Amino acid sequence: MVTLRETEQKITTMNKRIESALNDQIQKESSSSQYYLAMASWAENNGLNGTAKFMYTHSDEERFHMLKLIKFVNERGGVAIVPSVPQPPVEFDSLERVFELLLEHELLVTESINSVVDVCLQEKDYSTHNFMQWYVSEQLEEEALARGVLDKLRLIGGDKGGLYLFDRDMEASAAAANKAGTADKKA
Ligand code: OFO
Repeated sequence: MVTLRETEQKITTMNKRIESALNDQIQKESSSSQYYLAMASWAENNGLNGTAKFMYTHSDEERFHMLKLIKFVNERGGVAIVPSVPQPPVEFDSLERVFELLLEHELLVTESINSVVDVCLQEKDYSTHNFMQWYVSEQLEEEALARGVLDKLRLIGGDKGGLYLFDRDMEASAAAANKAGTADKKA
């Protein structure tokens, strides 16, 4: 017969497969944050201050995604592992390439989130499944944003005036994301 103590232990200890999948996701969010930080720094050094602000904000958002996971794992009886991350690139071929890489990276992150959701279903962990839905919708938004930006850049091509306006739009978009992000973190 299962004792009360055993039942309690089962409830307060995180399933090991879930813990490992979430720690893997923590690593991905952390490396996303570093990757976008590297893009921000490159943009800043190339006179694209609006794009730099957008990337700095995006990097902070990824850090927030990582923190949210760390807290969830620890609060649910698991042990969150703060990962080491590989050094991201210093140079990028072009602004268009930066956003292509960003989109490629987001697609990989989406795949990874889907596999965490899959593990939740296999392990019948419906509360972690519920928690992960926030990430599922966030990824949809981020992919759409990256695709939209890339489309704009492809339209602009090599037009310097267009690029100037693009960079200004990115600054406005960073300011809007900052405002929304502050509200999100308070919620
Ligand atoms: Fe964390 O959402 Fe992008 O990577």
